[in-house]
Amino acid sequence: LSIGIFDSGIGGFSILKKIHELAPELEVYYIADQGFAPYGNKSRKEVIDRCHYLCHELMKFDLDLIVVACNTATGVAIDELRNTFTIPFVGVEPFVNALSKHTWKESDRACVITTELMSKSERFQKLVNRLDPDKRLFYKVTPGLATIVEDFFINKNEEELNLKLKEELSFVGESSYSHLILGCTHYPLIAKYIEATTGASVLSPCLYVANRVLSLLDLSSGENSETFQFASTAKEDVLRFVSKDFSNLP
Ligand code: DGN
Repeated sequence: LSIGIFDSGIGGFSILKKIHELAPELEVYYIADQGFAPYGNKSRKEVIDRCHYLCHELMKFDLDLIVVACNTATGVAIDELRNTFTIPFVGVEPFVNALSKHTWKESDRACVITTELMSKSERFQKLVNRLDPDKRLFYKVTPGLATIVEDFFINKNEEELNLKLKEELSFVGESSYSHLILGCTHYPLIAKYIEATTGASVLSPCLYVANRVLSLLDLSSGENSETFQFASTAKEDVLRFVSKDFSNLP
């Protein structure tokens, strides 16, 4: 059985890691679209067109399923991808499962952090309204955070990361949020730094996405071989670094 997976960069590894833990025998083809990143400040049409291009590339392999391991791409493009291709697509609904499984205390204040394009998407707005009729859930665009994560995996400079996080996430303390819901697949890769900088607890949907993927595959059928192929549309070095031992990622 083989799956394709793509993201604007290395964020999809947060999902892939969980999938790999649950089903190490899957054949995986991953594209990190760093040559076109970040997606969050592109137009809806640009991201939809780009997703079609990437999926056509992935479909050159005989895939059983594609994971859109990017909230932004899920938000704007997944319906169109499902209409174009015949295999199943799993997207990352940023917070739907994390929210429904969490036991909330009266005093909790949760904020979804995500990209600009995702926050504006109809899909995101519908989810917020459906999940939160009482308007207790907040969301905030963190426009630079995906790039901060990409940079960190190149330079590994924790001090610089912490400084950038303090600035990008200063609103968390000001607004007394107790929980941050990670609405971008890059964010789980630095979850421990986010928690340390802000004091808030993070909720990540990665495991739920991985479970959804496995529920759609019949793992007992077909030939399984533990194969990985990674491609980047730009920074090959970064990708090679992460892909070499992604199972050790946080
Ligand atoms: N990993 C992408 C997401 O989940 O939305 C990051 C988007 C971007 O490129 N900024």
